Amino acid sequence: MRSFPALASILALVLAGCSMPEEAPAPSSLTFTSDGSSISGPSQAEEGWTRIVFVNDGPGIDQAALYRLDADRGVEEFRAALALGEAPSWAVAAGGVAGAMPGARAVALVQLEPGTHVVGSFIPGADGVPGAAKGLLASFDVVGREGPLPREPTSDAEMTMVDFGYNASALGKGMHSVRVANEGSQPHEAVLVALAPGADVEAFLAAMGPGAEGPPPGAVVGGLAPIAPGGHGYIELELAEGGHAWICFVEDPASHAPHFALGMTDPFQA
Ligand SMILES: [Cu+2]
Repeated sequence: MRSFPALASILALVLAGCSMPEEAPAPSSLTFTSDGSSISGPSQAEEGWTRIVFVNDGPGIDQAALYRLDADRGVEEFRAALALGEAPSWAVAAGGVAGAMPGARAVALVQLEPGTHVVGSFIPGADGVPGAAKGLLASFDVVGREGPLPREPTSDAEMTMVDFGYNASALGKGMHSVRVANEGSQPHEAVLVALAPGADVEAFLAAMGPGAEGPPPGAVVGGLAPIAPGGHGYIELELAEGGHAWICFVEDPASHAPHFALGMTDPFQA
């Protein structure tokens, strides 16, 4: 009987050693770089919270928007649909970086799920054709992870997206981590634009429209690319003082109007 407590405590120590919970790691980083005609990055990633870094080395505004593909559909089917000018409804909008100006970089954090993903720029060029249909598209596989999933990022500001509007906390100048959640019934995005002094969001949008001349009075400084209903992600960015606006360019399937034309803009002063 005297050896039993000793044995029990040894057993307890061994069990504690075996079941000691591993600490959740910080999100890992994936960097995607555009040269204006193609986008390069890793071909594999692990599931869970991941920091997406987009580096724009191209001559125009580009983005690193992520879509998760159906298990029985491939990247070639996605490319074929894009070539026909269609957005494949079987691809799930999975966030990513909504945009960065030439020479700039921007960061978003998303929760990757296992499966094949495409990453590319769906912003129409001067010819109206999105970069992704002209080669600015790559793919990567998200695989399951051994051990604990990365911990969710923290945030100092919140933004919810609905059909069709934004509810955002006030943002002052400086560094922010903004939690962006889609509580609508359609995919939504949160493109963040720094407006030129004196310009408003209407002037910026007019200059982005077809046939407009000259550069738009403002710069895309980042944001969260389209994310499916119920999804959420984070934007990490440093805000300069001045006028800004959140804008959603996703198309409404019923009216074919961009969401911003249905009211999905939110100007604010940082
Ligand atoms: Cu929207």
